[in-house]
Amino acid sequence: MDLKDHILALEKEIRELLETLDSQEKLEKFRIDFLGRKGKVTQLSKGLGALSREERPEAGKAINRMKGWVEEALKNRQQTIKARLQKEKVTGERIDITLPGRRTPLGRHHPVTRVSRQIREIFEGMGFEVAHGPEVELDYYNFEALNIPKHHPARDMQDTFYISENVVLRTHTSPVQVRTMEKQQPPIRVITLGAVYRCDSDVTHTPMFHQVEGLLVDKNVSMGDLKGILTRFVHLMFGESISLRFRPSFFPFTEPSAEVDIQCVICGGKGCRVCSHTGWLEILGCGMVDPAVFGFVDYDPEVYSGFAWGLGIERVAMLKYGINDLRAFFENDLRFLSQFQGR
Ligand code: 2NM
Repeated sequence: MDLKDHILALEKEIRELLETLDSQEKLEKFRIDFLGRKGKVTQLSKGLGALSREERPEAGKAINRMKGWVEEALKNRQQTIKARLQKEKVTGERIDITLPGRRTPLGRHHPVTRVSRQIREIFEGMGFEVAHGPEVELDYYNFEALNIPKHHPARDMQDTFYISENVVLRTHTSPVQVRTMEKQQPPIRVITLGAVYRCDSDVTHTPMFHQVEGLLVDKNVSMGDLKGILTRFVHLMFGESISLRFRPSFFPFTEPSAEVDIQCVICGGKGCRVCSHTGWLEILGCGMVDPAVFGFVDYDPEVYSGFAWGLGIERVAMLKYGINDLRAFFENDLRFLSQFQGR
């Protein structure tokens, strides 16, 4: 077969093959098979040597033309495939704008936060302001100025986290009230909310928990004012129909002192496990500020009187939401926490 026939045969082969090239891989194999160093088209030039001088230029041109169009055809094919892949990619990735959006999961406020805010709003509604103070507190503000003397059991290492001899983690928020009285003159209406620390840990005690305390000092403040404010608070917090009772008690910083029980919110007063079958739940401690405390902040007890009260926020949250395990507040289990919706 002479060179011309060879070229024609090769051209026919290539034209048929071109139609079947439908991927980058096949395209590359084709390029190597025909245009590569040992490719069939490239090899055509080798046959030139066998031709006569006269035939050679004509044949050379024919080979070059062939190279030219094969390269051209390959390029076209490459572009076609590229365009097709591009189109497939675009249609494959098409965005269905009718699909509903993915919702961003909403966070929830911790039950302690919710109850704190609710208590705060109730007292703000009665004219109280929020006061703040340090959690690492001087022994003086945490104990001394609250009329808790040197060898009182509350000061024991077993109850109090000592940082040094004179510095403790506050065991209640009362020191903030003392600091407020030191800075301001009556009339005073403040509440303090925050973390407090006790060296205590079992099923019903955590080393850190939260308290709200309140203080009102003015001329002619009576136990009747205390009862009125706290009754209003309980009714707003647990419902207007809840009854409450004031039971005599003792605190070093108040005289007289009382504890407030509310009708059991679980059984309605009939008696259940939560209220130990008494029908009553202890909810807060309170009393008229002891004149000795006024002495530490230079208030004249002959001119001023006041009342104070304190409660544990986790305890209120447990009663309000029917939570029976204190530890649930501190485990940060989202299955627990996500049940509390709203603010
Ligand atoms: C309580 C119960 C009774 C209280 C007293 C004071 C202060 F600073 F005025 F003396 N702050 N908080 C108090 C009184 C706290 O918690 C159960």
